[in-house]
Amino acid sequence: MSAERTFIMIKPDGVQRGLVGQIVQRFEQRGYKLVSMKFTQPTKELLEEHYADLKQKGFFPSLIAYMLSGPVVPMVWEGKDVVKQGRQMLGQTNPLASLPGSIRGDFSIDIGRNICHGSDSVDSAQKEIALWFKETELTQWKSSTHEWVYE
Ligand code: IDP
Ligand code: MG
Repeated sequence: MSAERTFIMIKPDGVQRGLVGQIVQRFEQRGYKLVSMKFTQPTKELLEEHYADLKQKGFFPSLIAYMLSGPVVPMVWEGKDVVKQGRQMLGQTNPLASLPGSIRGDFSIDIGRNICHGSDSVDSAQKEIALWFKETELTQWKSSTHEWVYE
């Protein structure tokens, strides 16, 4: 059994376009376990910390403005290889390079409106989960489908 966790966030465009349910459904139907989820309007400070490694990029101010433009849905998902698999389920950063079947490939077109975020490594997942969630917000439960998903 793997307790690997990743941080997935539905961005303001994903919320505005009514895609929350479909994105959550993809992770549920794959067999991953939801550990935590909230609906929140993040502060500029939190978003600048979340994207700190992109501070030098020319698109940083527009990225922060985009992310500040409405509520988001930060989530923690758990399961085997979930960091890498989560990135594959999201697709490429640029939706035009994303295959149909991926979330970005199915639901988006522009890189600056790519509807979702996913951690790029186990290390950044741990940092992002700690940044967005308090320890007490992370549930501990066993899914009744566990034995039907893992051998
Ligand atoms: P990722 O979200 O696939 O991990 P990152 O390189 O970490 O991609 O960039 C974070 C976010 O910044 C992207 O999801 C996208 O919304 C935005 N972004 C990245 N590159 C560009 C760009 O060249 N122009 C506009 N926005 C960009
Ligand atoms: Mg990234």
